[in-house]
Amino acid sequence: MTATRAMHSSHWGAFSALNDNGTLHITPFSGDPDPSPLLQNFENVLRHPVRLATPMVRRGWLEDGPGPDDRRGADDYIAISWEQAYSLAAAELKRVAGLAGPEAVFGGSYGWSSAGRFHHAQSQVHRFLNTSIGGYVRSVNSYSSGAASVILPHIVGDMNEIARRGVSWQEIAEHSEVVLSFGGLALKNSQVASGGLSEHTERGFIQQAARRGARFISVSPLASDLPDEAQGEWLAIHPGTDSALILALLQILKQRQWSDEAFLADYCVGWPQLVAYLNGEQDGQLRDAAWAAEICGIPAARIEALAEQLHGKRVIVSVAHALQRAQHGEQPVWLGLVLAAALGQPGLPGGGYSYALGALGHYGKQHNRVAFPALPQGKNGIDRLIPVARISDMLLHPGEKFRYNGRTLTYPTIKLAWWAGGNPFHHHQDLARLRKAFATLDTLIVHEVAWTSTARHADLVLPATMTLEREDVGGAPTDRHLIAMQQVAAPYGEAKDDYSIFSELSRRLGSEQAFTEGRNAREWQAHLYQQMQEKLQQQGISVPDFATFWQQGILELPQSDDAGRLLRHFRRDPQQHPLPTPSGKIEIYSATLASFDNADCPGHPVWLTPLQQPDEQYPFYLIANQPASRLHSQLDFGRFSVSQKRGGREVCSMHPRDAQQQGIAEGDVVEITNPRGTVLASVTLSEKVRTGVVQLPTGAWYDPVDPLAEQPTCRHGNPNVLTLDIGTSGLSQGCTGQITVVQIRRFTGEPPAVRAFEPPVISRNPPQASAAAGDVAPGA
Ligand SMILES: Nc1nc2c(c(=O)[nH]1)N[C@H]1C(S)=C(S)[C@@H](COP(=O)(O)OP(=O)(O)OC[C@H]3O[C@@H](n4cnc5c(=O)[nH]c(N)nc54)[C@H](O)[C@@H]3O)O[C@H]1N2
Ligand SMILES: Nc1nc2c(c(=O)[nH]1)N[C@H]1C(S)=C(S)[C@@H](COP(=O)(O)OP(=O)(O)OC[C@H]3O[C@@H](n4cnc5c(=O)[nH]c(N)nc54)[C@H](O)[C@@H]3O)O[C@H]1N2
Ligand SMILES: [Mo]
Repeated sequence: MTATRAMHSSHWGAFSALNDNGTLHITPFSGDPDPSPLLQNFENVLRHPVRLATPMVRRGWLEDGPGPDDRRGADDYIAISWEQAYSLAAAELKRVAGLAGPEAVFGGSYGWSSAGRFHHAQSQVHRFLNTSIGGYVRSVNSYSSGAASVILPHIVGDMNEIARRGVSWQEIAEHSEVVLSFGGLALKNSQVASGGLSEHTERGFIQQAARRGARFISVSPLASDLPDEAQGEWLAIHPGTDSALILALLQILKQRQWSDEAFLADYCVGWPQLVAYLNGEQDGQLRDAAWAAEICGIPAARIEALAEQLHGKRVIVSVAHALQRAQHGEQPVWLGLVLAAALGQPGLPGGGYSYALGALGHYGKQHNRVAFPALPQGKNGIDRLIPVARISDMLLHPGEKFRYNGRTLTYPTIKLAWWAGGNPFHHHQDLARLRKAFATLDTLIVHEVAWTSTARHADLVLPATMTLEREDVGGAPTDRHLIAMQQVAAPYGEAKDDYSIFSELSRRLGSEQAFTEGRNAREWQAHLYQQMQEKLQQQGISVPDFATFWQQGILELPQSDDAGRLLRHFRRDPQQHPLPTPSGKIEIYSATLASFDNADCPGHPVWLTPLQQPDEQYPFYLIANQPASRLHSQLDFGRFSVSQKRGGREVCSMHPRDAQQQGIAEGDVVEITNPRGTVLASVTLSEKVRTGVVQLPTGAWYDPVDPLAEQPTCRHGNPNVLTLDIGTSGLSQGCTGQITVVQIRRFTGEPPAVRAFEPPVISRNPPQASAAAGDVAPGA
């Protein structure tokens, strides 16, 4: 490719790129006030040796045929041609669908993929399975907000209204007096948004609010969750205990007659039931500051003082996603809302509840008048689902029953899983258990850009292009810029985009027309653009045609000022604008949730002691939060991500006092252990971490010393070796990966070298290589 500058976009920002023989020179979009350093991750990855250059088949699967296989994750691979890969994949899908129909195929394919809206890999998988075999077993909800997205509709309304369209940053900058954030407002998190984020504005808004005199209070185990610009206060809490703290705040507000009883009576149901619980009318336990202090580690006097800081002020309460990624994660989500209601704030400018503010660049933003359409996924002919984080349970317990949102469902029997655009060996909990779950499959097919751990467990690995190697349109409903993602580099090796792969497979399965509708990728992008253009036209807004947009590289879209609309309208007139809850009001007591009869999520919010608590053997909480140096596991081999590691290992942080007691010094290699396995990491000491807490971000590629070990050791620093694989509750069955308990010690001896970015053993001479293209058959 000639060295020309191309416009492009990613989940972490828009940019232009100059390809200098495989090395990229990136210039952030000139309209971005605070570009993300994550852009640097693109610079060195195009021709990295860990990229996938050709299709691969796992030796055990090729030699023995499809079927459960404990060697997944430890086997070697054979490079094959596309012709061979296509015939193997098509034949296997036909076989499985022929035996048991779409019920035997898991097509959830959870994952973030890349920013382009057409090549969105998960949508491509869904469309392919719908059009070729009539459907697939799907997954619902997300790892992000598994608990919140299920409980919020019962108690206040759709999550998007409370998060994405919640109180805007603009309002907060102008009106809020107190910004109380459980889990903080880390700028590392709001630098990303799915589909793209051309303007990073959070730092500016926080600065503006602080200069005006807004007081930021961050309740978190880590001081770093609140940006310096906020000049705020840090309340260092024990992980997983925010519910107890909020219950005590409510008890204090009630007892001091600071609760807004008029608001609670007119706009809410169930306050009296909660007050009875606060007062311990049933069980004799008063939920006051002294009670909460014992649980959450914040002194009772400080809790009392916090209630005083909130009283009589315009307060915005935010609860980070992180809090609900834990057992009983529904409770802090619910209690944050109740706290805002008890303060009488919902619906006031800059006041109320903004779920997950700052967790992503989408939240607190204006919305485009018309969103760029998604690729239509076709119709799924079956209705079989799992909550997304129950993947191992599903594979290990086919036919068993489970609870979800008031229903009792049954796990299907899955033979084939198809994954593109996600990395379960990054995102799921208890990786040894996940490996065993994947060992039950007949076949796992994975499309990847590189040898991730998930690719290393696959039977067929199909090399996908990176976003930089193809054309697409980048856009998010909260980003006023639509970006023409122009091609920056030629595809690596024989990599193909997911759409081309599925088009060819569809041709072989006789469903090509249904899948492609006769369009190539460029024609699809123009088609989707035209749909947006027509919708804008209906509102009297004209935008240039696709060809002009493509040439310009960027298009500014009109937005609407509707942030906070749900609660603002509700406050103005609750009869005219009731909430979409059974009562039409905020539900502090929910008869619906009570009727579901889940002991772990009853009819009003409660404090429930979690299963995992530090003890003598495992005295530390582990926080496994989002990484500052990348998006999840994406481009972990990228320049910025690697620059933040030490000796190639991920860096964990802990308090110097804890370190001293454990005989650990700055820069040591440590082993972090619990009954599920061991993780090696480099350690840094910081007083910004609460004592009793170790923090290790997610996303370092899983690199087990012995992949088949019952309790594996990861040399690189993937915390999901350690996390526990249970649901948040019988209500939502969300992911609980954020916290677990561990022991931490200095690693003695020579630590093993990290090998995460070295490809597995690859043979270029398949046993039947002499056969004509397409003749390679599993078990042949
Ligand atoms: N312990 C713990 N675990 C967690 C979390 C936590 O807080 N703690 N957070 C959870 C959360 S919120 C989330 S959202 C998940 C994220 O989990 P994932 O979304 O699975 O993580 P990503 O690393 O973004 O995975 C995307 C994969 O798609 C690949 N890819 C990119 N572009 C393309 C493409 O065009 N085609 C194909 N075929 N592949 C492509 C990338 O190489 C990458 O491997 O992790 C969850 N896991
Ligand atoms: N740079 C970067 N940004 C990202 C992502 C990424 O991978 N990289 N992922 C994006 C995605 S998909 C999502 S869903 C969001 C997730 O957004 P979050 O889930 O909110 O993000 P985390 O960083 O996991 O957690 C935020 C902070 O919550 C604190 N915390 C953890 N447990 C507790 C607790 O029990 N109580 C309190 N009070 N605080 C606690 C931790 O100190 C942590 O730093 O982030 C998005 N932003
Ligand atoms: Mo997420």
